[in-house]
Amino acid sequence: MLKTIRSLALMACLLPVSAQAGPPAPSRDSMSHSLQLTGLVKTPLILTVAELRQMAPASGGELAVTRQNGDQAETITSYQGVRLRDILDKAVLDAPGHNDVKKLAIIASATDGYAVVFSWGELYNSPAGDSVIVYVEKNGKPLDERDGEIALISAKDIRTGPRHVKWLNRIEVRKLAD
Ligand SMILES: Nc1nc2c(c(=O)[nH]1)N[C@H]1C(S)=C(S)[C@@H](COP(=O)(O)O)O[C@H]1N2
Ligand SMILES: [Mo]
Repeated sequence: MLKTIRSLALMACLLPVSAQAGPPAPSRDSMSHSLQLTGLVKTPLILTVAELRQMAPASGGELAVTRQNGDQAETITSYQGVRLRDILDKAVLDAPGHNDVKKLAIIASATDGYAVVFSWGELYNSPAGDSVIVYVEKNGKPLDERDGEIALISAKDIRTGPRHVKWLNRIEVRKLAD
């Protein structure tokens, strides 16, 4: 009985605090520690940050991250990681027919549910694909809770904010047409 009263009193103390909390701020809880490859791949994978670091490196120099409305979100001095294409090749696309790859969408999503779409044509058959990079280091340091431990950028986009995926944790391959 005493226990019940005590826990009720505790709940009463806690409730107003959570009610005041408002929208969740980016916190350590958003951090991504691994990258899962799912969908139409022959070898579904879960890559840790350490495993990503062992793959063929890809990097970029100064880059302005601009929001959809043109505002500047941040300027990245440098970033280091792996091309998304190389990660997909490691998992091996499951597209046996000559025309199957052309129907593939590649969806990059984050711990908070944010998601963006690429196509096979864009990643494998256009100059933009060279600059779609999953990165684990920014400005010479591992990514912190603001966008880490894994993020993605499509550096050749006109506005780089929309396809800058913070807290990246999943790449899904889907066939969009029959
Ligand atoms: N995981 C995740 N990544 C995200 C977002 C988000 O809500 N969640 N917002 C995007 C948007 S709309 C922009 S413009 C850029 C810059 O974000 P900022 O406005 O938070 O600086 O991050 C992008 N990456
Ligand atoms: Mo945005």
